[in-house]
Amino acid sequence: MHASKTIPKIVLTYFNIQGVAEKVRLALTLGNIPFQDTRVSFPEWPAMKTTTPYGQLPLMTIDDAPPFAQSAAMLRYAGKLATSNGCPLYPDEDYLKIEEALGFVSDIQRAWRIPVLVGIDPASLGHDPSADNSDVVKKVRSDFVANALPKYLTFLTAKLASSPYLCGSHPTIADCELVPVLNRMTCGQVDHVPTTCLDDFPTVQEYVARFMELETVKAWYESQA
Ligand SMILES: N[C@@H](CCC(=O)N[C@@H](CS)C(=O)NCC(=O)O)C(=O)O
Repeated sequence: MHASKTIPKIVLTYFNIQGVAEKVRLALTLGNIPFQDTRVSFPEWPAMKTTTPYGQLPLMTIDDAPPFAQSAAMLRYAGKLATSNGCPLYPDEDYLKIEEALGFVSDIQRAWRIPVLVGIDPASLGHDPSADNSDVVKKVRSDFVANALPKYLTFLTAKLASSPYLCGSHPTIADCELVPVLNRMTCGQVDHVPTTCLDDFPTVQEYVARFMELETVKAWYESQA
């Protein structure tokens, strides 16, 4: 890991969506780590795909080394770099606490993946993509909102009862991972997942608002508008 104050030149390359890269962008932003935020358009992607390690984005280049893939690795790297730069997003002393929280967030993401996929890639779940799957999409997403989501939000509320962020008094990479997921659920762009889906969980709503109001996070999203 780089010594304090020695910040490498970072280029993060992803599509022009939040997707799996947003957590990394947030960790770099919160950690005051400058990075080049390269966005690849969908028409540009097919030619680039075969040049990437796993046929996927995001990629991260660090100084002039070959690019790294896998956003989970990038998130941890960004967290370490931020920590050595004075912003404790992934401090060694909280390693297990943060990894546990990341595991919890990945449970939420796994549950959220099916309701999303059923609409955008029904074939991956065995549905005929040329058929009208709207009833299935509605059922799977409504079930998620009624059952799985409240279960996770109840766990989350309990976790947030004793601290303002997932792992204590300061944001960590676990919050960088979770907040974009919750924002996606309330954005109103996923049919049958209403913008009100967190309304019964005010502690969670306050948590999201607290994170989004952090000065650097706020400035980040203002710059994206
Ligand atoms: N495990 C990888 C997953 C990356 C991934 O799924 N990338 C998708 C976009 S979210 C992608 O590149 N899709 C284009 C394709 O597969 O052609 C990570 O977290 O970085």
